[in-house]
This record gives sequence, C-alpha cells and structure tokens, in this order.
Amino acid sequence: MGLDIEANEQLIGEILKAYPEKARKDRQKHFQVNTPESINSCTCTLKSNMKSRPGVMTIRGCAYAGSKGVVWGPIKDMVHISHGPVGCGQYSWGTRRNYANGMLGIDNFTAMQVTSDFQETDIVFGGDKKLEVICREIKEMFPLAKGISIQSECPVGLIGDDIEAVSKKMAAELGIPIIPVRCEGFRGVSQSLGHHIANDAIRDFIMGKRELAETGPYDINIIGDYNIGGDAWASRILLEEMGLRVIAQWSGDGTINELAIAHKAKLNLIHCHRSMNYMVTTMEKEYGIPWLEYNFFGPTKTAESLRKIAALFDEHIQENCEKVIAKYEAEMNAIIHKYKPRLEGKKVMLLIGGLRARHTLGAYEDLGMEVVATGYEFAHKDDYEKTFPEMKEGSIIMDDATAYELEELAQRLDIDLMGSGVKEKYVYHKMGVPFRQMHSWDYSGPYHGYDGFKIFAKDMDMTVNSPVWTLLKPGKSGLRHKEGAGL
Ligand code: CFM
Repeated sequence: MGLDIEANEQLIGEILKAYPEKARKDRQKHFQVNTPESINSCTCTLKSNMKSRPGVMTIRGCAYAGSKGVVWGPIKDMVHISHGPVGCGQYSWGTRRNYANGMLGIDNFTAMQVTSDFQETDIVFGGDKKLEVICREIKEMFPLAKGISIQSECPVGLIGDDIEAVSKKMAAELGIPIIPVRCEGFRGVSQSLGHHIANDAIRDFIMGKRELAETGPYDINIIGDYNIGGDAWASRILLEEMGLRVIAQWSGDGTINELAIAHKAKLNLIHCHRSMNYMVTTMEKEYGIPWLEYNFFGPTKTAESLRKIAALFDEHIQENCEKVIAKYEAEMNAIIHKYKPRLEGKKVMLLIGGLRARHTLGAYEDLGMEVVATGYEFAHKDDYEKTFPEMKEGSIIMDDATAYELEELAQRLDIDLMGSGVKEKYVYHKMGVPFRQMHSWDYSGPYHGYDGFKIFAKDMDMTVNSPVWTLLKPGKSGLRHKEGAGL
C-alpha cells in the first residue's frame, strides 16, 4: 500500500469499522487523506483540539504536562513545585530530556522532582499552609534559586486552594518571585491548554519586568525550543555564527532573567509555534517585536530557515548566512551520501505532539524516506493547515489517533519506521516494527540544526537497518517485520 488516495480512504474506513457507529462517525472526522485540493487550498476539514473519546486509548497528556513538563520545567534556576499528589511529578520526573548547564541543586534544578505530596489531610483541610512551608524550605535548601513556580495538579483546583495568595505572601517574605500556575490537569482537552496557561503566567508575572543594560541591532530570542538532547544549543550556534546575538532562550536551558529581558529583542524566532505562539503574539502586541517561525530539522529546511531569518537583517548578516550554509554543505552532503542509499524509499509513520509531526518531514525527505502518514496528539487547526501542503498527495493525516488505529495503520501500510512516544514504543518493538521516540530522541539528540542532522541520520539508519529485526519472531497476534523471520 502506498500513496493512493482512494485506497487509503478505504483503509481508514475499514479500520474504523471496528468501532460502534457513533464512535466511528466521530473518529472519521479526525482523519483525512491528502488530495490536490487539500494540499493547495489549505481548507482542511479535519477536526482537532477536541475532547478525546471516552473508551479509546489516547496518547495525549494533560494541562499540567503542558505547563510543568514543557514550558516551565526547563527554566533551570527556578524550583518548580509539582503541587498535589506525588504521582504527577514522580512519573514525569526526568522523562523530558531538556538539558541545562549548571550545577544540579546549586543553580540548576531542572532534574529535580519537588512535590507537595498531598495526603488525605491536605485534601480535607487544604494545602496552602503546607505550600508555605515548602517555599521556606526551598529558600533554605537552595539559596541560589532565583524563583519558585507552583504547578497545580488536579486536586488543588478541585478543593479551591488559594495558591495565588500563598505566592504573594511568600514572595514578599522570601524576596524572590513566586509564580502560581493554574495548570490543573483537567483543564482543556490535552497538554495544549497547559502551554497557554503557562504562557499567560509568564506574561502576567515575568515578561518585561527587567532591563538589559546594552542592546544591539542583532538581538534575538529563541522561542519554543526546549533543548531536548541539546537542540537549542545546536540551533543557537548557527544563529550566532551568522552574527546574531541570542539574548534569551525560552525555555530550554533558560533562566528567569531571560524570561524577564526578552522584550528587549529585535526579533522573536519561534521553533515550536504550538506551545509558545501566545508569547510571540503578546510581545508583538505589547512591544512591537516581529516574529518568525523557523524549522531547523534537516539541512534543506535549516538552510531555508537561515535565509528567511537573514532576510530580515542587513547585508552583513545575509553574507554571513551564506557562509554558514556553505560551511556545512560538504558535511551534510557526505551524510546524505552515506545514509540515503540505506534509507531511500523507506516508509515512515509519525504521531507526535503539536509540531514535530510536520517539522521533521524535511529531515526524513533529505534522507529519501517517505512519510506516508502523520498526525498530532493535540495540534490545532492552524497546525493542520500548515501540514497538508508539506505532505504528499495520498498520505494520511490524523488527529489524536488511538493506540488501536495506529497499530492497524502500521500493519496495513506496511511501514518501515514508526516515530512516536515511549508509551507506544514497545508495542511496535513487539510487532517487529522499527521505532524511534520522537519526543525524547530516544536518549539521543540533538536533532536540530546541522549538528543534529548528523545524529538524526545515524539514528534512523541504526533503527531501520538493525539486524535485530530479522531475529525477532513476534507472537501470533504480532506483526512480522518485512525482512523478518515471519510467523
Ligand atoms: Fe512543541 Fe515540544 Fe512538540 Fe510540545 Fe510535547 Fe516535546 Fe512534542 Mo513531547 S513543546 S509541541 S508539548 S515541539 S513534550 S519538546 S516532543 S509532545 S511535538
């Protein structure tokens, strides 16, 4: 099965037949096969950003994940309290690989799990008093912490605790910013609302609060790069080589000061538009800072983006930009020359958060791979509108796909590589399908920029062409890998 519009429409219909009528009709609206019309007209009808259907195994996260896990967690010189029962913080502890420089427990707290560990008494009598004690303890144990954020878990909102009042009181007592974030997991339909709530808290409590002694014409911010496996570092060096000055990284390897001075930049460069579009539009409105979306996955998109960025500056930067692209060109060609013959024509399926299902396409294409189906957990309409033109005619685009739907698609499309998250990974391994974690980069990375592509190419080859797949004998209900041992 390949990129055949009719065949793939039929395929989706067959997979959805397993559901009761009502569920089938509902899920049908979250699938679309790319046609010449949807590629060109941007009139995708696909439904998104809606509540997942009860009874299906969604792969989404929650608002707390979007705020603590994504936006706030990487701010390294603050202590982030997972406020509520112990599980939310503990089970998400260390699973998002946002690297940060600094000394753990001294001036970098990103890898720590700090929780108020709610007990029954806290639910009955409220957790505000406990929160005050925790703030004092943090100040005492970590005197160099530049601030505290309080990341609410579900019960905090349900019992009506006043974390705003506690934050105000304790900020005055301890002399550091304390930010209440109302990101209770039940808010919204996915982690997406958590991003928005987290962005609003930055806007209300930190944005524009500090000054930058010296500013220059080339001052920019990197927005929406969380430094997964070092992504922001691999991006930053290219911008700096081009002659730009990065004054703030939001939020990978970032600091509270970088949040507070970012309004002094001349341009906002946004990588993950889904999770931080609220901030670039706010800064545009409040401070007149223009913004530009860029994509640093794969050499084609990286060069394209570098040129788009340079075009907003003077000739000096534009010349530098060409030098940077030329500097890496031979190396990138060598990588493609090495790996493309091993990966050409391999079929890929992706299901990732809110950005990478579209942004990584170019990197696969640079290696000659074909993304036959892609989808997001929690993207909105604007993300899908940007996705259809990037995908081939006949490819499948899907929203909040369930575990069942993905497994069926993987088998029926006979894919060579699946890219999704850790919850999915081992199911595909058991089916004999090569799998890459496209959230955490599978303990690897960075994947951004030219340095990142070298690693991306090696990782994809290592996964798809590993001899291990030929040794695997899946169980009766499992899938064999194409070149595998068979059933
Ligand atoms: Fe943006 Fe992200 Fe993503 Fe995202 Fe995420 Fe992530 Fe993601 Mo996992 S901020 S939308 S909420 S690029 S944690 S670093 S990989 S789902 S596609």
